[in-house]
Amino acid sequence: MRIKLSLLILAAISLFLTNCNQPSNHTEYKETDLAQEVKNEFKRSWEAYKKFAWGHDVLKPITKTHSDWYAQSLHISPIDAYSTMKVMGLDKEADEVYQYILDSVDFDKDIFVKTFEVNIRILGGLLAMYQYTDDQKILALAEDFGTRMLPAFESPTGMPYYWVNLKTGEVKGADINVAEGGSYTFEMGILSHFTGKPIFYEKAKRATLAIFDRRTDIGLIGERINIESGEWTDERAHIGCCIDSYYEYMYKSWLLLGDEEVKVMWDTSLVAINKHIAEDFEGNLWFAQVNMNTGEIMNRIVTLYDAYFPGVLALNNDLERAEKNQASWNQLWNKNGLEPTVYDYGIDSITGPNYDLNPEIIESAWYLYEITGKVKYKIMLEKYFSDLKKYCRNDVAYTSMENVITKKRRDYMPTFFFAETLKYLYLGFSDIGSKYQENYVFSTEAHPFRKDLFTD
Ligand code: DMJ
Repeated sequence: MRIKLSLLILAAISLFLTNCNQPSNHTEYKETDLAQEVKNEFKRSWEAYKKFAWGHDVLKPITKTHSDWYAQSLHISPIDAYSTMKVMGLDKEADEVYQYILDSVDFDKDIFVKTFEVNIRILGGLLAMYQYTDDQKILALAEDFGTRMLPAFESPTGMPYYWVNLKTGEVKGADINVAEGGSYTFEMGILSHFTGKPIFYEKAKRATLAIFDRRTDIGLIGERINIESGEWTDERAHIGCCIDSYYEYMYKSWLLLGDEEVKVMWDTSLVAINKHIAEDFEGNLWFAQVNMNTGEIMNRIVTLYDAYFPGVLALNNDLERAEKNQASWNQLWNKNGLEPTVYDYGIDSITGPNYDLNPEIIESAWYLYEITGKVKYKIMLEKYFSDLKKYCRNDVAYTSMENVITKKRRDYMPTFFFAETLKYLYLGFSDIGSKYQENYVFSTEAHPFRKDLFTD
């Protein structure tokens, strides 16, 4: 009798633990009105994509037409949107995409694609789809895509060329930024793990190491590099646009895949970042652009992409810097109700006034909300959502802004609006957010990967 009771208790505990790791079982989580609203906005925008852009990469919501990144479509919006559908419990929509990808997608195309962009959106999206469906055909498609990317890494330094032809394997573009050069360990590590083929991770890590090993005596790397000669072509060191995911992936690749060597790279880099790049400026915490050799400040220009950093700092338990940096971004958002792409905090001037529905400030507010539990981050998320609705929403979907001051619109809804912006808002308003934060690691394109699948 006692044994039976213990077995029952064990079974109940294991059921509970299984459920903790399976937030995709959606019905048990509470959806607030705001979460429901975000989901409805996602559905509305998705319907618009289907009506006006189906089969193409991107929706143009003002002219109600579409555009493709290259001469032939790679179906980037649906591939990027899939994991958000799963997070939101939109299983019908997700199944439709999954079926469509299985039936219609073929990567044997004679086009040059941007190695970095297709890695985070297409490879990352397919790997997430495999994780949710467990369908070997999807994994085969991801492996096919990853294999087509491999020729890009055949450079003298191991860093990838900017462009790779998906059919012929030809490459071009030797001058790249560091995000494009060293942000592959996450997706390619996952691909290696799922396929059991180490080559993908090996190539990705070699590329990251090629950059890391070229750091200066004070531990910094520049923004651009020639991947054939290994010479720096832009010596500005910072954490923002064009370097961003190089740092983000050191931390997250360790978090998901457990490679201690990349953690050491992250820890070493962070010491130099905090010493030379972080700047307390008029009560705010920003990260400047400094000379990689001397640490001398070159300018105080930041881009909205840099706002991923509070989230990574929060994950890394540096809540003090994370909260201070987020407060600085939040102030900037509130000046105009949306964030400009480029801002000079040294002279309080907007130098790039567009806003392309980017997620980063929202992503960091979500991490901070989950990690600190402070209501102020929920309030930030509410404000960001409310401003997005106010300025970027149109009759069918959402659109980018040419100018956050004049609120002039631009006819474009980037794929990361589906993949990231709406996903992080939803997570912030739904109880499912905490389960995702605990049990998953998100790619730079917000594709979530279950930690338990990677622990041996
Ligand atoms: C996304 O495509 C990714 O997050 C990338 O790393 C940089 N930022 C864009 C969205 O702003």
